[in-house]
Amino acid sequence: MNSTLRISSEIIDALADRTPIVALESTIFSGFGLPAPHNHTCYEQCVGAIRACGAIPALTAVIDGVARVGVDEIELERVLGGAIKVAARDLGYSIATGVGVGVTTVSATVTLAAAAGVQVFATGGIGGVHRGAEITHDISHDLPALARHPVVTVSAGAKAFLDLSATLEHLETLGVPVVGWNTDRFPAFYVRDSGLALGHTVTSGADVAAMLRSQATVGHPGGILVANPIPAAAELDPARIDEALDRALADVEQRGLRGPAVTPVVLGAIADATDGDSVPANLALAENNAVVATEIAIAVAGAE
Ligand code: PSU
Ligand code: MN
Repeated sequence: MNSTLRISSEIIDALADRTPIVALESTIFSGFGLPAPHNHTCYEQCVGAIRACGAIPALTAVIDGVARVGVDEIELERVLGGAIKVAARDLGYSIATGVGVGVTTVSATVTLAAAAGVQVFATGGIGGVHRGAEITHDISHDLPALARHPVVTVSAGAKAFLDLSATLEHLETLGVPVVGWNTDRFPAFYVRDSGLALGHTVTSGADVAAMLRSQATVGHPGGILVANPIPAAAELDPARIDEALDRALADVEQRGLRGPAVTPVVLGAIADATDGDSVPANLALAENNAVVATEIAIAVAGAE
């Protein structure tokens, strides 16, 4: 068995049988993404939805210095308790130094999914261009990773507190197609419509599978970002979110927080400002992305 990258036996079998597979990142199911016990609930709901809709979930992580695609039940508690965030560029270091538990971001997950031959991935919101990036240059490696690996990523847009317009522009520069799932607007995580228009709309898993095949045929590298709005029933009030975000970002600035410390603080402030309503919204959008990713994975597997 490869000691650098281990694919679980369930995923090896699914790949051999062409059973649809949906990759999952582990950062959103750790304390970086959601406070306990909601991170566990989110994981259970996503995995339950993927299995119920007909695919196999493949959680990615680094465990004891081995990159993993598919994590065994017995290791789950360790992964969800992981406190080291691993992006794609951290994979080599965390493997070489034998990191105990590294939770994978979007960039690490598309890298590992592609290495394993998994073509579809469900997450909550991707990283992107931060507000003020013209000064700080804080742009997530998620974006170039989406451009590099032929993986379909389903997300409810990007993290709520980013510069969404700049994020879309950057995706264009990198050549990543962004398609709305039954919408022509880019969603804004807790809110269905950011006000930003998308050039392309898809309405079925087959649409996305055909796009992926076509990209490969014409030699356009990289993946596809499927932008799937939060279900209407779970959507939060945009005005309340904007106000909470502005306050949380001012607090982050004042405390001089940078890097991975920022997201949990901002998400916590949004939860406070919405009397906790942001947590069920986050769970609902993640589960909804898992359902859509499964439909796409079924189409991708069937078309091979
Ligand atoms: N969206 C959220 N919460 C998160 C993330 C995204 O609402 O915690 C995570 C994802 O794992 C994403 C990562 O890949 O943050 C991006 O981090 P950074 O901005 O440090 O690149
Ligand atoms: Mn960053």
